[in-house]
Amino acid sequence: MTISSKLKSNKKVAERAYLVGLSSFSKHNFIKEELLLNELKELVESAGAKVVGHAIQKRKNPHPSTYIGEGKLLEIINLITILDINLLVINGGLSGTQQMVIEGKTGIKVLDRNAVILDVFATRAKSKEALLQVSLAQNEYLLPRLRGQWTHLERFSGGIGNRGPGETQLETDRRLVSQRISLLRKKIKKIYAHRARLRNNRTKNSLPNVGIIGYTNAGKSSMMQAICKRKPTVANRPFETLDTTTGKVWANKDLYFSITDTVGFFSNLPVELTSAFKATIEEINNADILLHVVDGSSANIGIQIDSVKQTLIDLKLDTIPMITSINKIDLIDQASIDHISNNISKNFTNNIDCIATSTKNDVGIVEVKNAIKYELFGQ
Ligand SMILES: Nc1nc2c(ncn2[C@@H]2O[C@H](COP(=O)(O)OP(=O)(O)OP(=O)(O)O)[C@@H](O)[C@H]2O)c(=O)[nH]1
Ligand SMILES: [Mg+2]
Repeated sequence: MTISSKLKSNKKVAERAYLVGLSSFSKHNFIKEELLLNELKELVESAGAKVVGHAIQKRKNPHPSTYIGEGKLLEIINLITILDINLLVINGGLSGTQQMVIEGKTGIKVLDRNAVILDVFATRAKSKEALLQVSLAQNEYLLPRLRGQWTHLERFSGGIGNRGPGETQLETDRRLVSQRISLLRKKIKKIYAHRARLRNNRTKNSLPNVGIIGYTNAGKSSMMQAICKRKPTVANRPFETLDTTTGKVWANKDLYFSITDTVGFFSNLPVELTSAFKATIEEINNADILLHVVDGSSANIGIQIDSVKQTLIDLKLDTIPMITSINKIDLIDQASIDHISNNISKNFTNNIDCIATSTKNDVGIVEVKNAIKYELFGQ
């Protein structure tokens, strides 16, 4: 059974999830794990389950077979009937064996953080490219976790890939998934070649470009919409946008620039998704300015800023001049705006300006446009 169908198969009986994380003995690590669990809670709930509780175990390294220690696992097994839990989500990466062992001991479904993220991406993907990327990531995730069951690969084989001479079922499964992975890679490569050509043309025409970046659900697409007066999809859930879109904005009657909306950033993306994510963000490699949108109202703003900072460093985008929009100010007071502004200046040496905005109430949009114009054209 695929991860996606695992979550979906139980949708009618609303899933009741319990989250578990690990932290070392340091207080700093414990706080960080709590914030990561908050992120995970939002994801699990946006995938349709209800989170009924969570726990953090203080432990230096994951247990080799059960990830969390035996004692903690027993505590959770006791909670299963009390809280009516039917889904256990581990805030880390589980090996196939660990997942199987924990499922065996608890008798309920077990998912790891990566599976949840993949599932959310799968429900959001709409374009051909995003569907291919997510499918590739899911297959790459599945490959080392195959356990030789009969049923789950039927939809991959399409009735063609029968078992080869002397192959066990597990080998057949692996072969089918590997074939599918290389087919998906080929298709994706073609799309990228096409996109790189389009990007080259844009660079040749030297249209100045602004790349909108930021943590997921911060209001990037709403900002794009406000600046370009066009309608990308906006929704109050993580990873609504998986495809980059580019629009054209007239600065005055002679000057214009392009602006690109991107997929939201997030902490600890699964490795299977990082290459897809990087390829999508590649669109803004040549950006002249980054427009960083921050959800000023988020309770998790610290981890969101950290995550954006780390992603920019990973993608080598951290030296492009950046304007930050502290967004959703209709929900916060001036003291919070000042606090966030200080935090941004402290964390991003490439940041040149912070502007308080509310795309909801059309506040600060003109100021953002003016700051972009000034930076790009000196006027
Ligand atoms: N209150 C308030 N809500 C806002 C504001 N800007 C955006 N939102 C809401 O925040 C949610 C996310 O907005 P999006 O524009 O989809 O955010 P995004 O950053 O593109 O999200 P992803 O594509 O999922 O990463 C939506 O429900 C918006 O209506 C704002 O200024 N104030
Ligand atoms: Mg968006």
